[in-house]
Amino acid sequence: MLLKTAFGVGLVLALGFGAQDAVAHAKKETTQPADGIVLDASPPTIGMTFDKPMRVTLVSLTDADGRTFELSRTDNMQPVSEFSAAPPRLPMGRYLIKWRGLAADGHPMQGGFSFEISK
Ligand SMILES: [Cu+2]
Repeated sequence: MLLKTAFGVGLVLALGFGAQDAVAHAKKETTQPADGIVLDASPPTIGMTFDKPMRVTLVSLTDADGRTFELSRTDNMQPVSEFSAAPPRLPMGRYLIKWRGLAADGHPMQGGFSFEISK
């Protein structure tokens, strides 16, 4: 009984902190292209939308072989709700975007998404 109670309190605390944290810091809402989408042409824009401004400190675009493609960004490393960057014209293949950022509350954030270009 004591063990069960302790577990219950721990769970409530964990959920409580989790919910508070989720409210406090920015999170990724949508991506461009959409995660997992198959495109028939090179996308003009690579981007992420956040619910609150995020300072994107690092963003990389790599193909299935680990080759990195340069992204042309315009945010000047300032916090933005909509991050976007222009990739070069990409050949057919699978691509992975990885990003790291600093939320307005100071929490380091990271994420990734992928898409495919096929014909
Ligand atoms: Cu946070």
